[in-house]
Amino acid sequence: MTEAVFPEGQSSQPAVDIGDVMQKLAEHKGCGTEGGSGKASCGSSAGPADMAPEIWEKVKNHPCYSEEAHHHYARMHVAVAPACNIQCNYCNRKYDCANESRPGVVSERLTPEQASKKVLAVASTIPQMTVLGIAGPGDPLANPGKTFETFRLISEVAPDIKLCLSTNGLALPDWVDEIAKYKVDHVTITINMVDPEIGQHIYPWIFWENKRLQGYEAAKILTERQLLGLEMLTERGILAKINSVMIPGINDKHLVEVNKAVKSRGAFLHNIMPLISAPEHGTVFGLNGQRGPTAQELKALQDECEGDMNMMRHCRQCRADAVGLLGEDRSAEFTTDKIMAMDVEYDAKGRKAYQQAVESERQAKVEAKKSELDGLEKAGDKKLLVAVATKGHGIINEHFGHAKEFQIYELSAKGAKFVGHRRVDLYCQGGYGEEDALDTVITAINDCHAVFVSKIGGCPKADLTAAGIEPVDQYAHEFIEQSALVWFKDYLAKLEAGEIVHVDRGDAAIRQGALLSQAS
Ligand code: CLF
Ligand code: SF4
Repeated sequence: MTEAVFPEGQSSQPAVDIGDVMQKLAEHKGCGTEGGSGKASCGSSAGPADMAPEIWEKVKNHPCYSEEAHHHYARMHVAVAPACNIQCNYCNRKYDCANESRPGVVSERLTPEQASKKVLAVASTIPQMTVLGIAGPGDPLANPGKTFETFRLISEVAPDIKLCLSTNGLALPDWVDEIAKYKVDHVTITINMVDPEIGQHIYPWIFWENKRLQGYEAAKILTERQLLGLEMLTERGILAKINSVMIPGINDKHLVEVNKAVKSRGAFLHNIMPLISAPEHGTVFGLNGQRGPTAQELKALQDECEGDMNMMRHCRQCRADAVGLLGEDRSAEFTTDKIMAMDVEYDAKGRKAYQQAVESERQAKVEAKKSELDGLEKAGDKKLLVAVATKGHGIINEHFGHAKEFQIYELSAKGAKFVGHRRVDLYCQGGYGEEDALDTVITAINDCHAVFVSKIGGCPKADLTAAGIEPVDQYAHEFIEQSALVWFKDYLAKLEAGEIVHVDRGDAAIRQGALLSQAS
């Protein structure tokens, strides 16, 4: 479907048509910035007032480092790094690296040359793909030869793509200069503890200086190396994001200390992710029944850590071979067989034009949100959550039955804030509603007052209403935040008029096991 972009106050006059730009790309004509679709250049590149321009340049089109960017820009991972130098109790090496993945085998491991071809193939098909990450399936820095050769090849053929890597940090201090040499501007370190007493319950061993070390000693070396690596990245101006896995009863309370430790060492962003642990994953935690956090527990910890440090709440715990927008996976379109047969043309000009169109759309979304901020003071201390079905672009553009996840927004006197997402089984299976799946959807968004969708059938509508969740379909194909705020003001007005009573919602479950069929 074509999404039109409307500047503020001109809802019937599209300034830029993403489909138009895509069509030009498909025809390999490129798309200039003057004339015709050249209106794309009117997109603002100005960053938020509280961010230095050079930082904004680094994050504005990185879908993980900017929540706002993740609605528009895609990343891809190449699985060139199979080996690992530590063991985490939440990882089964048969599955993806849990630093950066959800459980699921990596389909294919690639050589650096195959990875380079794959990046070109994806970049020429998905112009909003702006970031190439190496995130496993093992640890990139336990495979330095393959990792840096891949970065070298990609920086030669596609210099506009940002390079990113994710590591457990053990080997990081040894490779910081190499990371800087290849202009890898974004590094994620998974830090689950800064206290080896706690660490020994998460890491059974590390492989360090040709020896396998265990227990307290192993965890002590790991935390020292992680924090040293973080300091070295900060000194060099490389943006560091910290991922932490929240493991109830082991490190959940301690992660506040981790947050302070990484903040004081210059980390740019902290991403606290829920432990995903089910027996079928075959991990130590999965097999011994270690549970993951509930939605409320996760949000409470993220809220507690959010001060003057940005918290990431849009992480999808992606596969080590993920391709596409966060939350979608297009890796099956780019298997080695397919990419080797593809005629790849790297259209840098066309990519730039597309991204300028996205910037324009993005700016329109920001302006639309601003226009609805007035009148929210009536909310007082009231905060509530709503769920949204979307395929991206910050628009309500997904049918309830086709949603594989719902984005969660918190509405308050301050506006609409993205606070997370919930994976669900598809409700619509081959054209029929699936009652079991509907139960899992209701469980996943049980803490929400409303769910915004582009379309919804009568049966799920009735069941959601009975569960106390209002199905809202009158804002189809409109901006999420703007629509949610219009709905919220209406909700507050009804409250004030005594037409409805505000009821606090309960907790919700974070999906742990495998999903049912995702065929749509
Ligand atoms: Fe990949 Fe990680 Fe780079 Fe992003 S993922 S290496 S920073 S490009 Fe992103 Fe995926 Fe979460 Fe990672 S959503 S798991 S945070
Ligand atoms: Fe698994 Fe990644 Fe931990 Fe290594 S660092 S054991 S690959 S989760």
